[in-house]
Amino acid sequence: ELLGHAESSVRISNVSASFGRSKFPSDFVFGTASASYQYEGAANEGGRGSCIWDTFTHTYPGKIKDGSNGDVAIDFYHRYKEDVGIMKEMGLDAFRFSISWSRILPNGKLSGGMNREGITFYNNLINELLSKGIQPFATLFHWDLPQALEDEYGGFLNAKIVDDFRDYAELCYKEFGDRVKHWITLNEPSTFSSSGYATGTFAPGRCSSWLNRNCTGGNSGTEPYAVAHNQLLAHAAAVKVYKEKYQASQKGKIGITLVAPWFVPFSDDQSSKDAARRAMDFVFGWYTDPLTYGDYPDSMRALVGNRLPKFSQDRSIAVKGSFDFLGLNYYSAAYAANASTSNSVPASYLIDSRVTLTSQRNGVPIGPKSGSDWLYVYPRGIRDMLLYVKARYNNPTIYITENGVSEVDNSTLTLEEALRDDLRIDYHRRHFCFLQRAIQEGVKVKGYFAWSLLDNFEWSSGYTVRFGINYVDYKDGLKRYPKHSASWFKNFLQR
Ligand code: PSG
Repeated sequence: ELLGHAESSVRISNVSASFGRSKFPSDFVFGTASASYQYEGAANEGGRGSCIWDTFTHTYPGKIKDGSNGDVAIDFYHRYKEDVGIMKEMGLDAFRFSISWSRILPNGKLSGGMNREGITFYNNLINELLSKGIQPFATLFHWDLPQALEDEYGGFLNAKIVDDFRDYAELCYKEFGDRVKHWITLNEPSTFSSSGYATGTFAPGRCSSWLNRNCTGGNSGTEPYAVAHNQLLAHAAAVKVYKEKYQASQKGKIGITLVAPWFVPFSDDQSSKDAARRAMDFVFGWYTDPLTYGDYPDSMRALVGNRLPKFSQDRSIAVKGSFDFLGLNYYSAAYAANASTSNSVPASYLIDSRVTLTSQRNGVPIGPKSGSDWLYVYPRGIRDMLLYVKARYNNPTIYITENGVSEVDNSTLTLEEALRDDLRIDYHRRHFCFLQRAIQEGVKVKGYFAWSLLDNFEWSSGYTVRFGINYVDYKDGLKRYPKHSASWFKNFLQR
């Protein structure tokens, strides 16, 4: 009797075919995510001004794995209607895209004139989405800074960026805010500042000369922190103008997207537990602490010292609470252990946290490896991370704005073989299970965006890594084909 009952409940929970969107709140939003530089192409069309990723990829093709760039990317600028059709066919509710700042303001500033053709492109995209019943979620800045602002004053290194970003944001609210009800100011400011200014692997490619990485200049010990500070102030200024002038009439919400990884203590020692917590502070608390409490984490203030900018009282107040929701990008987890310091190594963001991160323990990876060397599949991390955010940051409203997995481009496969992405189906199914648990445990997650709708330009990996739920055939006119995961999503969204 008892055994029979246990068996049948096991059987029921194993019927994975019944796991679908009906297990989520009825107003929960499912979408896919994208970014302008990775998708649009048309780099020299429609009056677009150049951005720092144009400069970076063209000046240093050797820093992109296949020497490629986003000049054409996946030509979303011309194919957006077909791609919105793919979303509709999959049954998605929402689409996250970013607006190319230099397509709207080719010189970066209002005073340099706005480009009507660029505004028309986003109007067309937004209208196409809405006509198919798909909600637009717009990111204002996904790393493609107008080159003009980099040239004029060093971009995000200079506090002048705050006013220019605010003006650009306001123009977007004016032009698109009647239809866009979810705004994201910045995408992963932490990745932008650490990869652009500490390692130099992303545009604008700055780092300390002692790293010997052929950087354009820079200081990995100070610039990442200065950039982060200006990002926070720019974000706060853009939110302020939305709240003061647009939110009441447009009735939208505004937030910021942060990379939210998870770190597992390498051992049971307190030193490993402390290291995991410090690792979270240096990647995530760097932004979330100021946004929630008005100042940087204690660990950062202690370890970075006077290289960490200070918030004046009014700036602290301006940043604190400046969001309606947090967008969190969760992909993976790593082990964290305490790192011993060496005085012979110059100070830099790369070692300030005193943490050693690894993907393996005793030769065993933390989870299945993807096509990206930093991405190991660790689904329970999404729940652990969400519970951490709920507990530590006053239970904010959250959207998962990215979650996804990659495979390496393999030209020896037939098209049919390349569409078989079992790892991706498994990845999303398992992340949905842990996400659903976190929601049941009281985390206020309102939506989920998979990265990505289509294969696209994966920054320094170029086109060698594929994150798409749909395949792009780079050898045959950028034709789109659904991978198996596209059918899996469609099925999930019908249940
Ligand atoms: C995300 C997460 C990590 C590194 C880079 C990203 N991590 O945990 O080490 S970048 C992020 C980005 C998007 C990328 C996508 C995949 O917002 O543009 O294409 O993830 O890398």
